[in-house]
Amino acid sequence: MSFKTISVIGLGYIGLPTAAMFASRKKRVIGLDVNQHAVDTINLGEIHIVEPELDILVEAAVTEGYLRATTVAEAADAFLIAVPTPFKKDSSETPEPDLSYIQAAATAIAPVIKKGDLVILESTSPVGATEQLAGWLAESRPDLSFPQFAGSNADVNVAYCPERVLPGHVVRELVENDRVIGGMSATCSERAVELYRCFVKGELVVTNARTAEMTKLTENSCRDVQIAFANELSIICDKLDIDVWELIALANRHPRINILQPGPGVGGHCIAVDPWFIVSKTPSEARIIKTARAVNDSKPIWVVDQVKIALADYLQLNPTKLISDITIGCFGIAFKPDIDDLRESPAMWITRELAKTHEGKVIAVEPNIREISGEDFSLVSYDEAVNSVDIAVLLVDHKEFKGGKVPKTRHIIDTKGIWG
Ligand code: SAJ
Repeated sequence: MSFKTISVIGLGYIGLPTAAMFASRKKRVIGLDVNQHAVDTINLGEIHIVEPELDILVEAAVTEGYLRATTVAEAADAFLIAVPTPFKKDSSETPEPDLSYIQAAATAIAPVIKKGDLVILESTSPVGATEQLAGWLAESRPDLSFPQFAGSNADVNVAYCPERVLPGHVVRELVENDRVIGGMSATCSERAVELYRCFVKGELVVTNARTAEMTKLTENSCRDVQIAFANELSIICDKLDIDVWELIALANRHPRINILQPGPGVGGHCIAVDPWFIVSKTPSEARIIKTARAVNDSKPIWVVDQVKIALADYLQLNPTKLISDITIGCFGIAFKPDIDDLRESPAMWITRELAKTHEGKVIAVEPNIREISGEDFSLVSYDEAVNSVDIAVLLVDHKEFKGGKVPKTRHIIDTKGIWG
C-alpha cells in the first residue's frame, strides 16, 4: 500500500523541511505542531525558521495544496515524529534525556492511527526510545497490535530513522545523504524504506531500531570527541608556545591523520547534547565521551581567562588607563560560521560572561543578526569594532571576518586562527 497522506509531527528545523520535501513529491502532508504561530505562518506559505531554499519549497507546497499545518492530529498513512529531545534541567552531573515531547506526540497521534499505518521516530533519542514510543502507542490503543509483540505481523509498523543533515544545507542533504532505517521488524524497515524512497537519493541502509538510535548518537559523539582533541591541543600549544593551527596543518599532512579545528567550544543543539544520551545510559563505560564533553564545555571558560590575561597585560602597557576605559570587542556570537543560530553558542556565552564581569564596554559584531535586545553588550558594525576595540576576541570564523580587516590592537585572542 502506498503512502497517500503523511503526517509530520514537530515543524522545526527537521520536521518542516521533511514535510516540504514529501509535499514537493506530491504527497498530501499534514504538519502537526503545538506552536500556533508556526502553524499559522506555514499555512500562509511562510516559514518561522532560517534555512536556505526552505521558503521557496514551503511556499510552493502550501500554494499547490500539498502541505497544511494544524495543531490537532488527523488520520494519515505514515506519521513522522521530529520533536525536540532536550535533556532534563536538574542538578545531576549527567543530564538525563527528556522524552516528554515524544510521549506527547504519541498521545496526540494514538487516537487517529489505524491498521496499516507506519510510525517513524526521527528525533535524536537515547537507545530504547523507539521501543518506548511503541509501548506508549500500545497502551493507548489496545485494539491494535504493535511490533514489540507481533513482529512483522503487527497492525502498526514502527521504525527509527534519524536525520543527519547539516543546518544551512538541510534541503540538499535531506535528498543526498544516506539514511539509516531501523525498523522494529523486517516489515517495519521495508515500509520505512518505501516511504523515504519518495525523495531520498542516498542509500537507505537497513538495521534494527536500537542500532539506528546508537548510530545517530555515535556520529555526533565522534565529532564531539574529535573536536575535544583539537581543543585540548590548543590549550597545550598555548602553554608550550606553539601555533596550534600550524601544528594541526602539519600533522594533517600524514596520510592517516585528520584533526579537526579548535574553537571557543562546541555549540548547537546536537553535538553538545547528544553525547549525554550515551553517557546517561552507560555512565561507567562512556568515559572518553564524557571527558570530551567536559573538555569542550570548559573551553569557553578558558577563553574568558585568556581575555582576563590580555586585560592585565593591556593595563600594564597603558598604566594611565583604568579598566573601565577598556573596550572589549567580540567578533561573532553564533554557534558556528555563517548562520544566525545562537543555540548553545559558546561565543554567545563568552560575550555574555565578559559583558557581565568587565567594568568597561563590551561590543559585539555578528554579521548574521541585525538586532539584539536584553543583553549587557551592544551589536556594532564590523568597521566600528575594528577601529574602536582595545581587546579583540575572535569567536566565529564568519566569512566576513576571514580576510577582512584585522582590529587595530595588539591584544587579539583569535580562537579560530584566521587573523594569524
Ligand atoms: N566545531 C569546532 N571545530 C570543528 C568543527 C565544528 O569547534 O572542526 C564546532 C562548531 O563551531 C559548532 C559545533 O562544533 O559550535 C557543532 O558544529 P558542526 O558543524 O560540527 O555540527 P552541527 O551541530 O551543525 O550539525 C551536526 C552534524 N553532525 C555531524 O557532523 C556528525 C549534522 O550532520 C547532524 O545532522 C546534526 O549535528 C544533528 O542534527 O544532529
